[in-house]
Amino acid sequence: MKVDIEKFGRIAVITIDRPPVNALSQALRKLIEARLDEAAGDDAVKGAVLACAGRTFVAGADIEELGEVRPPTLHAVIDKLEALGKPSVAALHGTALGGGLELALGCTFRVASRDARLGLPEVKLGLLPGAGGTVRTTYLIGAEATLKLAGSGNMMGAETAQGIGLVDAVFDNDLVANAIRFLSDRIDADDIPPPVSRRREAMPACDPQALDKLTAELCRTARSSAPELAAQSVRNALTLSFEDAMAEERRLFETATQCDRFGALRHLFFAERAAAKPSGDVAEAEPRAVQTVAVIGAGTMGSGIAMAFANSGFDVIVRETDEAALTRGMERIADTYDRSVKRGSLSAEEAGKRKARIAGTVAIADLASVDLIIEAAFEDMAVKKTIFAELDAVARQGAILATNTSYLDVNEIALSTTRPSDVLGLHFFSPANVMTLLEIVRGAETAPEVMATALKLARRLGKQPVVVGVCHGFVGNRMLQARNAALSQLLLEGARPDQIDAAFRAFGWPMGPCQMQDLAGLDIGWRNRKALGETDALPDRLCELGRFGQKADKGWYLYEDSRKPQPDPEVDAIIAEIAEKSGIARRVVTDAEIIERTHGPMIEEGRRILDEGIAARSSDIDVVWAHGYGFPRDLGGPMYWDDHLRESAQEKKKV
Ligand code: T1G
Repeated sequence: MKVDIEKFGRIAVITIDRPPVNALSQALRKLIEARLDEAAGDDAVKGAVLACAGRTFVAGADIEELGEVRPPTLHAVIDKLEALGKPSVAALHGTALGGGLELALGCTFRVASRDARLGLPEVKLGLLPGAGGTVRTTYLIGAEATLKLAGSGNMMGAETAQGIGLVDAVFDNDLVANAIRFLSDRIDADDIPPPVSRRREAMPACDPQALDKLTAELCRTARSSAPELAAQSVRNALTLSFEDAMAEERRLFETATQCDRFGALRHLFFAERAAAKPSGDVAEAEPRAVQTVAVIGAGTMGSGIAMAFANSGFDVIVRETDEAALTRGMERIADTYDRSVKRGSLSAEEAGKRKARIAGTVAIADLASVDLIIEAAFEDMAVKKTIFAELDAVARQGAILATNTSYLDVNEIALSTTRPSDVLGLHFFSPANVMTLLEIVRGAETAPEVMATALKLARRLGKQPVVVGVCHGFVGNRMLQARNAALSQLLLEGARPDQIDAAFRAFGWPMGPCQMQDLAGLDIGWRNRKALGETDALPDRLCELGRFGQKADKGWYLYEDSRKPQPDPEVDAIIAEIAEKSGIARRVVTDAEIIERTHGPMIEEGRRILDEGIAARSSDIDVVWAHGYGFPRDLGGPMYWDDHLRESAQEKKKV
């Protein structure tokens, strides 16, 4: 870690260098302060450029240190920058995020490389900008634009930032040299505006109602009230003096760092990065090159997987057993892209490019040269083993053979080939072109370089990988079974489907388990139980009656003309009948009991998974549930919740 200063004529260039992302730790802040003092004290210096070495400008405060006040604070560093007494320009490349953008707002000017991205992602940690991001930004680009940035946490491109006045110039290359020239020209032209903190009078006008509407929209999208914090502080910037608005922002920030939500989201931040990092023999292994991908089966999962790869620039070939099935699959893919174009979330040109990357065939011989083959056929062991034996005979040496099974034994599938070291599980979640989770299932013989290839693939696909071992249902579905097993018992004892779902939503889930089962189809679990010779009286009965869920217009709920679930007295009658037959007395079941008796077994199953080494870390389990099953991110995942929040939640309930 270092911060250099070098003079180019009358311009001092201060270069921050703390790999990998120049995160602003206490030690780094001290070094920056020292260089600013040098620049301030050198009369020959008429201006300063603030730049970063490495792949990115400052990507924020050091998240590890957040919550502790360690001087010099970022405030103090930015105040020193504003008080330099000489104009300055921040040269932004890579990502200028959070405290990094706030630091840049301490400069007189900001210039950026054309591919740079800027953002205030603190809301994704349950926070708000804490060093002027809601105040100075409002002065420069206005309240609504600032709230969009700080309330969504999404990044914006350099050109967009220039368009709204957040950046003063964009360059295609030689960023630092252009920054020096930009500043020199401004000095020569004596065109030096006041520090941003003194530009309150010039801030763009704002429509308070629009701000309220935007805040509500941001909270709805985030499924969290975190954007409210940024909204409150942006409103302060409109109404209070700079000093008072900054003090309020600081107070809100410090309060937020003491909240459970911050702890949970910070846990997930580092958990996601740890899960994606190759370790042990995989870290040493060289990934294989993958550009051509084949998908076996063009059903719901197969077509979603094909689109996920095409969306990330891979060449894809989909193989079906007959022309009719292939046509249905290719039409499903084309329809999905056309709907995105209609919705305006994809340009027709880009949709065309992606469709063009997906070919179809019924001839298995057409897969002979591809780099990776993913089987997404019917969830039946015999079917999968037949397919893998066929692939083993056709695929080139060095090709990777993956199965998208959601439950089945990857080792058994691998042994139906002569190359089990090239076989692994790539378990996508439906819809595969949308859901971010990818369970990478390492078989007993899977080679380290095959695992390394899968982790690298996940990054290119924009997926969140989690490496898991072989067991029935891996991590996610195995715990889901434990959670859902309690459902039937709760219903037989007196709970109702809508009550259970309401309790889950109150807990923070986007949707309750009964509605989720209706969406996914109750027949999936039914077929799985039958394959295992298991039963679950209640959902089995619903399936025997054809109540497979939304696709049958009835499941746990009735779906008449809308997709809106309606409680169905017929289901209540079925539950009461089976309860009586099973000799179960019905009683009042509380919401707390529903949460306890569904999440408890799920977490215990998670502990068993850890004991068996199916998951390497409990934080991996949290990442699986946050990315694959919608577990509330504000609670950090089931294992984190159990370790850190469950008790305090129960205590709070008792009060
Ligand atoms: N602090 C500490 N470590 C960080 C970090 C940060 N801000 N950002 C990244 N890392 C580590 C990360 O853990 C990983 O470590 C390595 O850098 C590479 O990251 C006062 C309070 C910048 C877009 O929220 O979004 O400023 O695993 O794998 O995919 O208002 O990292 O290698 O040991 O993610 O290329 C606001 C967080 C902080 C941005 C790069 N900033 N970072 O993505 O690499 S709060 C953020 C990111 C704040 C102020 C407030 C991404 C990235 P390791 P990576 P990447």
